[in-house]
Amino acid sequence: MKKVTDAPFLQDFVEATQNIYRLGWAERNGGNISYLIGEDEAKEYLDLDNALRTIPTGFDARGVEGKIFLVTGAGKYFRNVIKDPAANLGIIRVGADGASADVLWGFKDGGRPTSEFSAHILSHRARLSVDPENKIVMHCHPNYTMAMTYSHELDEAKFTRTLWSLNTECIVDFPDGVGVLPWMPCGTPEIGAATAEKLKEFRIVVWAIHGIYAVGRNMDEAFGLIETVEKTATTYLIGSHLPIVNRIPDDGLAELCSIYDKKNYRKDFLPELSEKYK
Ligand code: 2HA
Ligand code: ZN
Repeated sequence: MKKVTDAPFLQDFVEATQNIYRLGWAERNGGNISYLIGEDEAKEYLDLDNALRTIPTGFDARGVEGKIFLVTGAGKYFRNVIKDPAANLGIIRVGADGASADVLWGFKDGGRPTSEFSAHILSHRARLSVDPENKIVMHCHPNYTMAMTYSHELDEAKFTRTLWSLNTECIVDFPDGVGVLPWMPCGTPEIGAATAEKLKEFRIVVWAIHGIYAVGRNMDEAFGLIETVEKTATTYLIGSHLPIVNRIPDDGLAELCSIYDKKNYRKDFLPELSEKYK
């Protein structure tokens, strides 16, 4: 059996927590990530027949029963993950009843999955229903994205259009747009269910006055989505004390989608498209 700490999924995961911490997007115990590991890959590193212990999931996780997830621990700091992955992360397998999960590795000091575990698992389930190749759910607290939710309308068409129109990369990277949830208490089944519902439509969900969720088929995709939103929220806020006189017009955004073959962009988020692109 190979060592879990040598697994590409673990190394990728640790690197992501370091990058997010260094970027200042995961203060203290802020942020959480989960990574769906395929059974074939998992069994190279883990004894799938012998759980270390079994824990309650705390919600109905049916729909992803039998699936294996690497996930950050409740109350753990991204900053510390690199020093001791097995204390700050764990690998669990969701039980057949959806009410319990086997710990296969990690959480070594009696830890348990992130307080946002229900949001993560419900999000995986929702995303897998529209993209069977999805593997990552990532949550963190990027500064400018958070700040943008203090002053920008939370209407998701308007929020998306602001980002799209101020950075050429945006509509190419997320033609599916950005979902936005109003402020809600975190760590609850309600915010988990609301996030999961949005992720059937979007790969990015902004939590007003809290942070962001993103999903992807790999770490780069989820991280890249957050990075692009955060970069654009930054430039938006740098310029926000001045009137915006130049932005990419709606037809320009449609043209980008045509050049980069993004057929399914959210046309309904562009109210000023000319007849040519409608
Ligand atoms: O894990 O970020 O949303 C701490 C959080 C809660
Ligand atoms: Zn958070």
